[in-house]
Amino acid sequence: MWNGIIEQYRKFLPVTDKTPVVTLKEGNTPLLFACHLSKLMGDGIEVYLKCEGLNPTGSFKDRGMTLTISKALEEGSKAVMCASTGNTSASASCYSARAGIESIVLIPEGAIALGKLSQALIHGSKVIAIKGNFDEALTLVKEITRKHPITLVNSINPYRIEGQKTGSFEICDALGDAPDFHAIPVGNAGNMTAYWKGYKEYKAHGISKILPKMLGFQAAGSAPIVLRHPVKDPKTIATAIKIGNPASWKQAEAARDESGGLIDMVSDDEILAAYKLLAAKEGVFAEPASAASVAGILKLAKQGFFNERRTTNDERRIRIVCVLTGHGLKDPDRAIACAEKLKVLEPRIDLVLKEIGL
Ligand code: AN7
Repeated sequence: MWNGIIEQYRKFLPVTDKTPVVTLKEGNTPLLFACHLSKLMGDGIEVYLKCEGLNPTGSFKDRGMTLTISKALEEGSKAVMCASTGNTSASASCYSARAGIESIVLIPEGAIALGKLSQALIHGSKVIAIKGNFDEALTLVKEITRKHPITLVNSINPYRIEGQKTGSFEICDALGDAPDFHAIPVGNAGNMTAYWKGYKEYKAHGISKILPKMLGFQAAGSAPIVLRHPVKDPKTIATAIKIGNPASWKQAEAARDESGGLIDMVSDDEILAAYKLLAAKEGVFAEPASAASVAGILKLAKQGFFNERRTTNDERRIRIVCVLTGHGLKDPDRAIACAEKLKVLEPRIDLVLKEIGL
């Protein structure tokens, strides 16, 4: 039976028999072969989707949060706090509710998706919206948690990274080795940092043989790492990754450079095209930020990036894993806004038949 990532990967994590495990049995998410996308990418390229939206609160954050909240409880913490573009707050609220500790979340007003806001509110967090962006909210949270007995649960907390690295373990377990390329959206850059750490640890233990090249993708309107300077007023429809000054900036650059990968950016139009393609062709509803990883590999494929990296004698297929970090239901407004307008008819058979072309 699956008992969550702490039980499954205990020996890779900083827990002891005394750690109280706060879990909702997160992890063990599907790694789906993407049929349509693989064909689009070209001969011999296999694309897999790591569907992190199927975690208990609908995003990858649960991997880090199970460990972070367990350790906070072990250390006697009474309250936790985070700044969030939405998913961290949803996960922190949920896991602290389960642990019986208080949670406080700071969110940028009007800039988080409806599903995420509803989660933070219903799990009983103290939710405070600030008239500013995520980066400003994080600065406040760092300051407050430095001075008061409240545990910071943003990804600056190393337990977040430790928990999230289990995503790579699952990918290697499913594929029998690491993929050739690992594509991932980049916001605060904690997840790219975590996956790279996980891949390196599995290889060091001799469980996997290769390391993937890490491909990180930011939204063009909020791409500080690509532009090599913080972005003061980040803009993108992918609100989850609307971050102008990532906390794990240096670590993400290290992952990129050590793996021989890259960090690139994709436009909102490219993100939305990938978002719709995933839903309409693969049957996978992921939130816009998640689609940045798919938009990214499609952009690179058009530039011939993957074929250039294929040696003529290489019989092996190229395997690419895209992490779909959050569920599409998190942001229903976006789905409705970019779909065809809903038809409303009188309840008459002739009108319905006409509408469907019969
Ligand atoms: C769906 O919730 O930063 O690069 O405060 O929700 O590790 O930050 C969310 C980030 C990608 C980027 N996809 O991951 C938050 C927050 C989704 C996300 C990212 C986020 P990181």
